[in-house]
Amino acid sequence: MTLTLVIGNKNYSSWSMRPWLALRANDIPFEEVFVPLYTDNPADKQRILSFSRAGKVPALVDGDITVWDSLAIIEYLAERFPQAKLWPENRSMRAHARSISAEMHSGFMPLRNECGMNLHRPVGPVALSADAKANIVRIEEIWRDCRQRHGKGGPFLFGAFCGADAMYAPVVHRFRTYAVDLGAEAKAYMETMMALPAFREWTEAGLAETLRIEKFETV
Ligand SMILES: N[C@@H](CCC(=O)N[C@@H](CS)C(=O)NCC(=O)O)C(=O)O
Repeated sequence: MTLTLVIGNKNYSSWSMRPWLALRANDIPFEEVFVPLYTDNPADKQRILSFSRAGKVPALVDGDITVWDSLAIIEYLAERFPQAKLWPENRSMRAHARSISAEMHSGFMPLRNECGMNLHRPVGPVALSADAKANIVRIEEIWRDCRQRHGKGGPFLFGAFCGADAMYAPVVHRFRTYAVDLGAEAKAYMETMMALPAFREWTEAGLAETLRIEKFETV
């Protein structure tokens, strides 16, 4: 039975990007159901609700199992496709990968609010609050720490691509689009992510989308 992933606009939907990347980077076959977000068309909202009563994307349908919420989906995929190694095999690395993924999932609101993901936005900086700047410092610290302690086996946070990279992927877009000034380690990690074929595929598809949602076009 083919998996179905319900997602929003690739241009804007940072939460959709995470499990999509986890699937695609591991060549796990799935069907994509696209529901445009924030169109003010009640039918679109109803469509999302028909998959998940949370009324949000992403949602994953696997036969009679539905999983919603990006991190829960990545956890489910890690269990369902152990060969994909969505979490590192080493227990201590796995604990670290889960911690930084949860930190991303539940935090960094100032950065999210001030630098919304918008792939077609012309690259350029924006004035950031002290809280958003602190978020950037913390993310750089997370990346540096992972790369130094766990990144010996490859160019991703824990060596090979894993769920934590998927969770931080939209930040790579944000840092690029908003021309955030970063150190060499963060820049190198971003290059690695941007060269990942699945990351490029998402980005190209997002850039090709023509639908513009006004509330995301303000910065
Ligand atoms: N915590 C959720 C957040 C999901 C979320 O906020 N999704 C947004 C799009 S990126 C959404 O569906 N918004 C539609 C709406 O609120 O009507 C997750 O990790 O999946």
